[in-house]
Amino acid sequence: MDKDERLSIDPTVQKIINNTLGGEIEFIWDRVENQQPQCGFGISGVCCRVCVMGPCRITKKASRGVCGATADIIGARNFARMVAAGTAAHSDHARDIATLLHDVGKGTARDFEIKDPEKLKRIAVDFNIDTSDKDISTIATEVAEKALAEFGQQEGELSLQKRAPEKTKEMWREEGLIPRGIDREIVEMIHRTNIGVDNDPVNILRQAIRVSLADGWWGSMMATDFSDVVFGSPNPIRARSNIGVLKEDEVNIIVHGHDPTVSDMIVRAARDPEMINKAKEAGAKGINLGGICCTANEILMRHGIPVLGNFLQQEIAIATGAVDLMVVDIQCILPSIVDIAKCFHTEIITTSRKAKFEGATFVDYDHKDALNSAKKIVEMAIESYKKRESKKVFIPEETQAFVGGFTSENAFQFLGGRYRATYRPLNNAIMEGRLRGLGAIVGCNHPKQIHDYSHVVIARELLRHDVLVVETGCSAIACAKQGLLDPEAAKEYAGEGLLEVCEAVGIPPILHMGSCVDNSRILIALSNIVKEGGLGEAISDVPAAACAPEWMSEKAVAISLYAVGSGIYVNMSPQFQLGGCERVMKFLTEDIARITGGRYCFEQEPVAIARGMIDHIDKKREALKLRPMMYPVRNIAVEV
Ligand code: SF4
Ligand code: MSK
Repeated sequence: MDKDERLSIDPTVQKIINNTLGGEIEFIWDRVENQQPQCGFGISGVCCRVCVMGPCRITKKASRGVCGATADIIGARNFARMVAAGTAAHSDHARDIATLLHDVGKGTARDFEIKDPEKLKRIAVDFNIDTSDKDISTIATEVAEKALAEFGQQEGELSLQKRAPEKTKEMWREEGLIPRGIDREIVEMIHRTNIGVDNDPVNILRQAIRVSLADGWWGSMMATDFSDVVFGSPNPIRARSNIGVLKEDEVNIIVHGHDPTVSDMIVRAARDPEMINKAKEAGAKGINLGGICCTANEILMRHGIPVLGNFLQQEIAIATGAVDLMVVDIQCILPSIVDIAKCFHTEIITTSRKAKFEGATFVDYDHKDALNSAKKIVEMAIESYKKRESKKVFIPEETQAFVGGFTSENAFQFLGGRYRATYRPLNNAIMEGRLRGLGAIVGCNHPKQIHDYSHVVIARELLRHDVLVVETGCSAIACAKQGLLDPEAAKEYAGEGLLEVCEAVGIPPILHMGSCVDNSRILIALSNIVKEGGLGEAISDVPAAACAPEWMSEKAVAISLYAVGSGIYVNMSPQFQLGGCERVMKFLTEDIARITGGRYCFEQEPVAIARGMIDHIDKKREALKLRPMMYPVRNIAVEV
């Protein structure tokens, strides 16, 4: 590929591509090119492989598939199956953490403990579990058992949905959108999208909303909550980001994936004096740990472990030649890392029976024997370090300091001062026009877009308009690398009102709220804003908007739909692959607003995406009859 093309705004990407083995390595961008032209039928959503009378494609000549399915039936089914898959990913992640919580309660996961008993007790209340006179282990077991039972619940409502504002819940009930059980909704979605079952595109999409709500208000929320209980609730913490955190003279271990059960224990093993001594005996100065993607966010938030990079940097990290071992768990892990690792000494370790990679070494990680498994992996890294070839090592120097670790419990309380547990100051700041509202930027990287560019430009445009930004996932990592998550960034990029707030409280203008499952923290924050009063009665009333620029995963589709289903305006770029499905697109961009109060937008240019979000926030301000903004919009450039 043409190495002069601008692939990324992050200089580490281009530097490493240019420096790696004379361009012999095939990176994700090469494979994008090899895939061109990509199928137009797939891109417009009118290709169906649901049965073997197909595959069918809708064309001018053939307006229906062999069975008679229209473009909209096909598009709705394709979309709904993505939502089901994304929800399955998050909820299965949650199931694993719930099982861990159960075993911690029972005392069979002996290397873990309940790190946040107060949060566990609060969750128990949501599950209607009486905690009086019960020890914390019993509460943990009872909460986990109740949670695990709700996966297979057939009727009724799920426990955590009660956290939503009353008016939002009323809307769900009236519209028949309340999920009955996670597994039930996912299975029903897959059933309904079989050949010849649900042939009404809107009916399919309504069930997709119900599935997604089971993700946001249950699967993801449970993964977040139970992780806080077992691994500790995060608190604001300083850390460093980008590839430059790799160390030439230490054993470099990278964790990648999403499930903190593995990565959290690797942190402990890597800090074990016995392991550090072994590393020194091997000639290293110590053990250096870094993360990629959301498991990085998990251990950053709780331990301040450096974040090496986001989704598009997983291959790049290995190509530094300095990664001795990459340990992966689940989700967003490219199969290609095994091939790239073969060009170096890097060991790739898989740890989940659900996620094996041909050519990688599998360590059967069992949370009942977690520390031993983690130590074994660290020892493998030390062995691998001995084989590192210094002539192949190239570590770009870029690193950037930032602050992460905000949650719905701690983030906005900071706005009220350290000791006032209330959202009042945040609501007041919005009502007075000091802050315009909230903007959420979430999601992945996409190799067909300039890496990190949209995340950063959108963030800067929102900040100068006094929008307080919250971020998760790879988006938070993108902006961390560009310095936007440093408290100092407020001076450079924030509007005057937002700057006042940031300086008064000592927060960055962008709050890093964790991993992809932690988007559930944003739902809770919005619910708390509503409950605090003065900014409407439903989530859809709040001056807030969201976007997922550079998204690529089915999980992002599920996340976006539960946000829209909860009443939020969401811009997706790239657009859903539904361009040939007129009725489906109309439902997602217009009709859905009459049902949930939220809707999709598919603006693609970053400044226009931010302006769309700002327009939406302004309309909500107007509907609430809030005061005009206190300060004029700050006139600064946002381009990178
Ligand atoms: Fe074709 Fe219908 Fe089968 Fe899809 S379900 S492949 S449109 S016949
Ligand atoms: S890791 S889902 S690329 S945000 Fe959560 Fe990043 Fe998207 Fe994976």
